[in-house]
Amino acid sequence: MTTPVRVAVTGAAGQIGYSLLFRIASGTMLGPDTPVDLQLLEITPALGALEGVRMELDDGAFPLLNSITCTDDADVAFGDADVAILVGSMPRKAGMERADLLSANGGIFKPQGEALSRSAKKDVKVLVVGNPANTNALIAMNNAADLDPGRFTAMTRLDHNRAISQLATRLNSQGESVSVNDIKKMTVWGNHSVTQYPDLSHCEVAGKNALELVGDQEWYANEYIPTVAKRGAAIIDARGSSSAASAASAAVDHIRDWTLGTPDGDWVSMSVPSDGSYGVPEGIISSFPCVCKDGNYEIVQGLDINDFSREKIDASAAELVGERDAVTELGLI
Ligand code: NAX
Repeated sequence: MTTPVRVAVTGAAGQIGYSLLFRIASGTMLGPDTPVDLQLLEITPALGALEGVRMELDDGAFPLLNSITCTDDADVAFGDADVAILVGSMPRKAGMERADLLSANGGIFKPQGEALSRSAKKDVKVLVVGNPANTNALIAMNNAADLDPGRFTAMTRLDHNRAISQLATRLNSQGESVSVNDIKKMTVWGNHSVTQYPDLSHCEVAGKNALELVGDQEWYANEYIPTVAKRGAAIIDARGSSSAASAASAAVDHIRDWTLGTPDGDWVSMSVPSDGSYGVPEGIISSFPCVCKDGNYEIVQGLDINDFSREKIDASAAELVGERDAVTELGLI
C-alpha cells in the first residue's frame, strides 16, 4: 500500500470540519489512490463533539482512511504532518476591535506555528482557513523558525470560485451559454476581506477576454466586485451561519491543486508570502494568481496591471500591511 499522507485539521469539530473531513477521507482532495491519516485538533471542551465526528468517519467505512487521531495537543496533531489545514480560529464578533481580534488569534496561531515548526514534516503544506486568514497565516509563518516561509498559505480559493460562478451567471443572463468550465485565468488579489479584488482583466471565457464579453465597466466595478467580496455576508444573512460546505470545498481545491498541479493554460488564486511581485510588499501573505506543478506553486509573472487594477491591488495590500503592523506591535511576529 502507498504510504498514507498525514493530514492535520484544526477546528475539526466545527462546521467547516464537518464537510471537509469527509471529502478528505473519500479521496477527493489527494486522489483515489492516496490513503490518509487524519490528525484532528480541537480545544479540550470540544473533544467530546470531535469523538462524535470520529464515529461518523468510522461509519463511512472509507477505503482510503487509514487512521484517525483526535487530540487537543498541537504537537500530536501536527506530528509528521504532510498537510495542515488550520480552520479553528477566533473570527470577528460584533463590537470586537481589530486589536482584540488579532490578539485573540495570536493566542492560537503563534503556538500553532511553533508546533508546526517542531513537529510537522519540513515540506508540510499549510493552508490557513480561519479568519482573518491572511494575517493568521502570517503569524503562524513568523513563529515557525524551522520551516520555509513558502510552506504557509491562506485561503482565497473560495473567493476565486465565487468570482467564477458570478461571472458565469452574468454571462448567461446576457444570453451567452457559459459553464464554469469555460472560465480560465481568474485572479483574486489581496486579502480575504471586502478589500479583495476579483480581476477580470486577464480572465478568459472560452478563449475570449471576460471583461470584453461583459462589456459593462459600471457593472464590473459597482456590482460584480462587491458581490464577490461580500458574498460571505450574504450567505450569513440567508443561512444564519457562515459558509461551510463551500469553504470546505475550496480548501479541498486549494490543497488538491497545490499537490497535484493546476491544469495547463489555467491558474488559481492562492494567498502566499509576497516576494514583491506586482508591487505587493514583500513578506505579507496576499492573494496572487499561482500555477502549481510537482507539489510547488509559483506566482504567475508578467501580467499587465492597468490603473484600475493597480488601485485595487494597492488598497488590499495596504490593509494587509496595516494588519501586519498591528500584529508586530502586539509582539505576535
Ligand atoms: P466553527 O465555529 O463552526 O468551528 C471552529 C472550530 O474551531 C470549533 O469547533 C472550535 O472549537 C475550534 N477551535 C477554536 N480554537 C481552536 C484551537 N486553538 N485549536 C483547535 N481548534 C480550535 O467555525 P467554522 O464555520 O468551521 O469556521 C472556521 C473558520 O473559518 C472561521 O474563522 C471562519 O471565519 C473561517 N472562514 C474562512 C473562509 C475563507 O474563505 N478563508 C470562508 C469560510 C469561513 O468564514
